[in-house]
Amino acid sequence: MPSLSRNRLILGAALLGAVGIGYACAGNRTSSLAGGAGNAQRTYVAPGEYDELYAFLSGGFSGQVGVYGIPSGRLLKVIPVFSQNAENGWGYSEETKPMLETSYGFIPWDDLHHTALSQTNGEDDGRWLFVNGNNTPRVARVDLTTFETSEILEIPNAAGNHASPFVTENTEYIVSSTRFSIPVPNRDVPIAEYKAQFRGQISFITANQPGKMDIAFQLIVPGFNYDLARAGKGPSAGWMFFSSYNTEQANTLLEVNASQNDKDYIAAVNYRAAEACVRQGKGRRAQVDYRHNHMDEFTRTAISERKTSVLQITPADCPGVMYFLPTPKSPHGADVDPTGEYIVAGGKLASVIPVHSATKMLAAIEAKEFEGELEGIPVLKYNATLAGEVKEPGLGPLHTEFDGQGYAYTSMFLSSEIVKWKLGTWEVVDRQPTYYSVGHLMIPGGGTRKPYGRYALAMNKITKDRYLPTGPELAHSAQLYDISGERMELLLDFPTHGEPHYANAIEASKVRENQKRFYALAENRHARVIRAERESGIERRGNVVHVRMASIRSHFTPDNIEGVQVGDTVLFHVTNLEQDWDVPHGFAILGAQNAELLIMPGETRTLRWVPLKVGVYPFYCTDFCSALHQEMQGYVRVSARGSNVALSATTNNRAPQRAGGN
Ligand code: K7E
Ligand code: CUA
Repeated sequence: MPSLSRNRLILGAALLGAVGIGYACAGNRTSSLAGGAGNAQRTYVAPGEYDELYAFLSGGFSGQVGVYGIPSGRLLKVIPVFSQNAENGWGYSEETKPMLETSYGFIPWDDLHHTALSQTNGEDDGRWLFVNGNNTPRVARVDLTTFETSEILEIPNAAGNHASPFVTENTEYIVSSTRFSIPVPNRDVPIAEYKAQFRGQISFITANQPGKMDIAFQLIVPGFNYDLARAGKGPSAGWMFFSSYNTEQANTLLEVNASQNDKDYIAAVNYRAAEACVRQGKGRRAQVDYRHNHMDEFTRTAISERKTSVLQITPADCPGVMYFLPTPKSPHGADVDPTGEYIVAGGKLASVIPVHSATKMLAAIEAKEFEGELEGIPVLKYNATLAGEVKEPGLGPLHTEFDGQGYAYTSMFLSSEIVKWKLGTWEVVDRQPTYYSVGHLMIPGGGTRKPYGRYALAMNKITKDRYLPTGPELAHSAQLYDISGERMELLLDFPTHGEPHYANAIEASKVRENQKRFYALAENRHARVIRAERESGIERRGNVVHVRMASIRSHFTPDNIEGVQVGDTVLFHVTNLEQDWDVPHGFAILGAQNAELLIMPGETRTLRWVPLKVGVYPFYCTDFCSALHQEMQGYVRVSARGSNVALSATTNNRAPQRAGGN
């Protein structure tokens, strides 16, 4: 056993002492050299073979999503979502910049925690991946035919969009709930007036129509911290469960002041009842300011629209919409099992894993087994909804997933392990160490009606001694376990991009066949598309120079440009004329102040460039596209301001044959 994990156990025990929990240290830690060669074979994907699953791992503070093959752990792609990505011009090209517009202006970064695959009948369907932006509250849709972010919606009255974007059974909604309660609407008030002035907020966002995401309604709720969520199904269909902490409503030193209450709450929201309440006209339109951005399918240019109102309802006005389920102690995860009967809470500081029963909850609501009421929200009695408690599960339970075989798997942050336990009997049947301090774990389909099972992926917060060190910042790490047997077996460690929180994985067959291979040039409606080299050209409008450029193996048209002057804004509108899979062309120019472009076949992308000095500036293709890729280049001559060098754009010393509209 590495000494580090022993230290963590001691640390865990110390923390346990602090919260008054007895715990017998796990005695069955296995060697970190799990399995060896036998396990290597089980994750080995031979050259030319495909992985069994796609896994989408949130990038955490990278603001992006990493796509990995499972079981190999090979990184296939990084999908830029909330952060600019100079590698392909995301958030730098003129077409993509509007995607990052918010009511706070252009925001080039976010902190992405959770992924949610779209579902049909409670199963992952492979159409879209939804993700949350935590810092500047937003949700995004990634289209899994293009692996590109196609839509971003900002959430007003939110701060720290953490309980997001969990999806309902048929992708009717994704949700967003605020981690930080704030004044609603946000205004200038003393922070000490937290209890009186700060509110929480839970939004239901329509999700099943691409390009049309919007907030269906916003529930204004007590000023707690809302943390995670899961949709119900089966007996809990039509409900969404949110964990909350800081029910103390502390506004300073939360590590102490938000850990006072014995129990916090899981908020159960009946969204069918909320819809009915809205239909009865009990909502009111509030003035807000937020943005909805989406990528137009045909121009491949993002549009950012401003929205100015949102429909709000309150639990007091809509009886039956929301109930609180007391839950020990600062719960983190709120996870629903595949049948929809059990709601499992991960009480970070709790000595047990409490499990609520959906049928008991419904009966308790019927029988009005309330212990009180908060702002019109009935608080159910703990014992009235409790199905059972997993005793002595380990330290610091966070998140639970399910294998569809009657078992649950909970990540234990403090005791660095995954604990497997049986639904219904609540007995712990296995525990395996993680290296180290696991946050989320993920079972493919583990939050759906039909888990794929087979694997569990632990996403660890601390790596320490697992890889070659890389300076002060070490690689973050995921660990793959085989869960098909009675005991979990560690198969593989692999480093990750960013710091994954949650992830999803899906059978490759549900995504693989739907891939878009290129954009049809004939359907390209970009304002400055060219569909043939002869349509290329150059045009000056004041200080702005538009270059319509074609790229095709292995040259640009035009490739010699003159008449540009210092201080001009040059817009290179580059259309990739290829109509074939896997032939992007790049575009980069000496002194570019932003990024390169990476242009997919059939697509037009625009790079803005302001030359600051006279000279001749080469540009070139950055994507190795053919044997003559290195010949794929050109020059821009930049003259002094006011120079009389004529504007020209040529290839092989000839201007385009038809200079239409130049
Ligand atoms: Cu537990 Cu943001 Cu889902 Cu991190 S969260 S681990
Ligand atoms: Cu085009 Cu290299």
